[in-house]
Amino acid sequence: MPPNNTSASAFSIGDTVEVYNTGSSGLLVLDPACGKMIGGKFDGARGVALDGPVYCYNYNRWLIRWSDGLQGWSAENWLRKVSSAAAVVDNYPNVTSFSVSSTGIKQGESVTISYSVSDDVGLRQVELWREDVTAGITFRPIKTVSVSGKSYSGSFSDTPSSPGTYRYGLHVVDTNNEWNCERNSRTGFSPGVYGPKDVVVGATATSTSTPTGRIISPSSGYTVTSCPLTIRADASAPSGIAWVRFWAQYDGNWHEIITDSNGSDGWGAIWDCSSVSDQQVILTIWIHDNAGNEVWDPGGYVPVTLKKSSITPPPTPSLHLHLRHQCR
Ligand SMILES: [Ca+2]
Ligand SMILES: [Ca+2]
Repeated sequence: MPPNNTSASAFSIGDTVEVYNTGSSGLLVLDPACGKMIGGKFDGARGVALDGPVYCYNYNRWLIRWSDGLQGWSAENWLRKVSSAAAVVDNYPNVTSFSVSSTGIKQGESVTISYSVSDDVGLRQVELWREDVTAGITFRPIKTVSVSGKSYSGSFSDTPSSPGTYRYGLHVVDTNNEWNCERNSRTGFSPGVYGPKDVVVGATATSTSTPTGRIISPSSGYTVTSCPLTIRADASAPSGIAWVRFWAQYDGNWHEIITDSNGSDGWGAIWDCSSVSDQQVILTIWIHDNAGNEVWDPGGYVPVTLKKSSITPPPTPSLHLHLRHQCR
């Protein structure tokens, strides 16, 4: 077997090479390396080294894919390197923005999840991931869209079927099947941590026919001269009324008087106002129907004036610590 005269420094696989110094005779292209001539290339022809060297017929030969598509083996003595194999750089893709249209929706409503993604080489797909927190179902892709190019912006729409908390995330996949997520965890959380995002789905979609009602007694501007005060309200809804809650604002706070959940005797409250000092008081109601709809102050505030002093001794100051304070 002839000696192998490979010159290790000539060039290497992936390099672009060109034919030189053949004069007018050109360079043979063989296939296989020690096989038959399948073509020829003249000075200046370029190709990429795919394999080699293989020593045959007195020369080290390299498999070259020529710019015209011809592929075969040629002697390295008439090949010189034009450029080195480019370092293959294909970075992880990134999520560059991620947002949800609402963090609270009603059952049956949709949430829109918007995003932007980018990659240095090319994008392949975007996946919407969701964790059903309340149901205890872990993160998994629920929707996938094919994308291309180096950057893309789009959105998903999702309509969770059950009430509960849903956590949304995003995966972006590039043409090299590398991925990243809305936290950009594979690129050191750069360019940013954009999620995940929680969306709470309420029990029932808001009906177009919400409850209606109002306080019918006392009337606005009434002067309360004795306690207790009887308050009566009207309330109605297509699904029926679940309860009516009566509120009074005095001493700078809202105080729940009572929640009436029995409509068979009407909707009302008997408010023992005897421990409340004389002042302007505002009365209102909340109505909650059997479909889960709730309306606050449907008939507006009803201001009344406590003026018991003329007929009763001043009440003993009271701390009201037992009363529930509701921040509204
Ligand atoms: Ca990439
Ligand atoms: Ca009642």
